[in-house]
Amino acid sequence: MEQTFPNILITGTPGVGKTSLARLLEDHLNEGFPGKFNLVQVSKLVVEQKLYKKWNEEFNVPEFDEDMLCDALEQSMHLGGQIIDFHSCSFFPRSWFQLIVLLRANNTQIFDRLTERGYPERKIRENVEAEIFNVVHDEVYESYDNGIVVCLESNTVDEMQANLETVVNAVKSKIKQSF
Ligand code: DAT
Repeated sequence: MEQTFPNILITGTPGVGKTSLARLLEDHLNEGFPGKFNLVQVSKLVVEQKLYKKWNEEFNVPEFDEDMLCDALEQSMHLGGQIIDFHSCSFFPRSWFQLIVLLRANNTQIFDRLTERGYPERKIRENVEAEIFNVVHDEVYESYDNGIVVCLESNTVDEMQANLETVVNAVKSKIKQSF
């Protein structure tokens, strides 16, 4: 019996809890399906593989290049089981993802989490505003089939645990069996 595993995008404003959920999800899914799921922390990949042409001097971060990033991910996306953790998504091919998890959090949570991360004040304000103005939310719903999007609140540890369960069930429902 052959199994085909879905690719999952976990997205949302920086600080909503993408990486935390993505790590839990990878561990959990690989317990049931050893070696079938692979977490890609895109921000790390951009730095490691130098997937940028410009460097943002103000915030001292790279400005990722969409084409370079898509080229770097392309091959593994065909394998399935990729868990992609990133705050932007409109430039990925629609066909790549079978499930999109959009995380949301309250302004105060995002403010506190990014302050703790040591982000500069302006970057914190930009991200809090982006969450208030639904920037990533609108990008997701404008770019993908709304039927594959799951939107979840991620303010508390209890919510994170509940989200893990919701996403695991959604992933399991999208594993395809063929003989
Ligand atoms: P992101 O990857 O979206 O930038 P993260 O997973 O790194 O976010 O989380 C930022 C911080 O917030 C980190 O210290 C863990 C914490 N956190 C994430 N989700 C949470 C939740 N649902 N409840 C409480 N804390 C959370």
